[in-house]
Amino acid sequence: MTKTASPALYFAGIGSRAAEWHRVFAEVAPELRLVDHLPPEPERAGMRYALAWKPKPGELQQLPNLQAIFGLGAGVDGILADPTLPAGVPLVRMVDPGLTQGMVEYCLWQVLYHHRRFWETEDAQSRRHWAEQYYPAPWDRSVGIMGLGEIGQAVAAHLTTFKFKLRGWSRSAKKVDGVDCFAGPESLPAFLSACDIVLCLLPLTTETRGLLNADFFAHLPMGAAIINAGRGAQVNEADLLAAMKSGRIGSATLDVFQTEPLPADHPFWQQERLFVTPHNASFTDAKAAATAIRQQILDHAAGKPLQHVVDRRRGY
Ligand code: NDP
Ligand code: OXD
Repeated sequence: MTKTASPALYFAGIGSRAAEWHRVFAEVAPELRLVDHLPPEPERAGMRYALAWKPKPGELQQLPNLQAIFGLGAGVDGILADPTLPAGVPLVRMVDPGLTQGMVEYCLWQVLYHHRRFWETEDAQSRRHWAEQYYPAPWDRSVGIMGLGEIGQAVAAHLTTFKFKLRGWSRSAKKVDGVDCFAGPESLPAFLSACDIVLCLLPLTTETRGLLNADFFAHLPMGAAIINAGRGAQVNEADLLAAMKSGRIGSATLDVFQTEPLPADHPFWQQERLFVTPHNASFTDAKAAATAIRQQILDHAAGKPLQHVVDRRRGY
């Protein structure tokens, strides 16, 4: 692909790693023209591809010849939030082995953290107290994974090796080795009824928004743990606080929030046994992702189909 023949790649709201994305694309795709400001109208026609995380609403609509939008995350809710997003343009989400691996690490860390109640050991050390601690064997502990996609299935494969009792919940019926699978909203209460630890790895859609609410918590065993690395808007934050105060939810880790960064006066910061991580359960490996996006652009220009295209009706 030569620079003159190659299309421009338009950067639309690519978030806090903008400088890194710029540098890495310049390195791995030197033939692409990188554009990070909306150009004057006549030049907009040349913008064929866009890279986005949270584009400004209305921004992408102004590019009349856009052929594909590449999302910088596995979740594309920040892009679909734009009601004017050009309807016919394929939206490609991020599937990156490094991103999946980071999620696997995070989920293993947090499942073990809640399984072993490590905060009790940390607290004992802060008091110079030798506190022996007992906990059930993993085969006596049920971990429920919500979302059995790219990330959920990778996490399940690793948790299987720890011999946890695994349950999984997805939209369509699945068979996953070592996982008792449930599908659809009607099976949610049965799925939840035996989950000691729930791991949410769902995309944000109209169906999953606000799903983790008082009714949801009421279906869990008393004292269950919640780990949310999906999206913040899936949790009703007031209901979660109430469920923690009542003991219905015994502990929680949240990586994602309705407002990010989490405001300094948010009650989550103070809530006992609620652990906050700053939406960095994992992140996309910039070099691998830029290389893969460049390849998709080359393939698309050569008439090959795009991979990992979002189904806009489903929202993921
Ligand atoms: P996938 O699209 O591969 O998988 C999504 C899974 O969720 C599928 O199993 C799907 O079911 C299931 N699902 C979707 N809607 C519903 C529903 N209404 N009811 C039940 N199940 C549903 O996505 P990924 O695994 O790649 O990523 C999942 C999410 O993880 C992302 O959308 C993002 O929000 C979050 N994420 C967070 C990160 C972080 O740093 N915190 C990093 C990366 C991702 P089915 O299989 O039937 O389609
Ligand atoms: C996400 C990501 O979707 O970082 O949160 O990929």
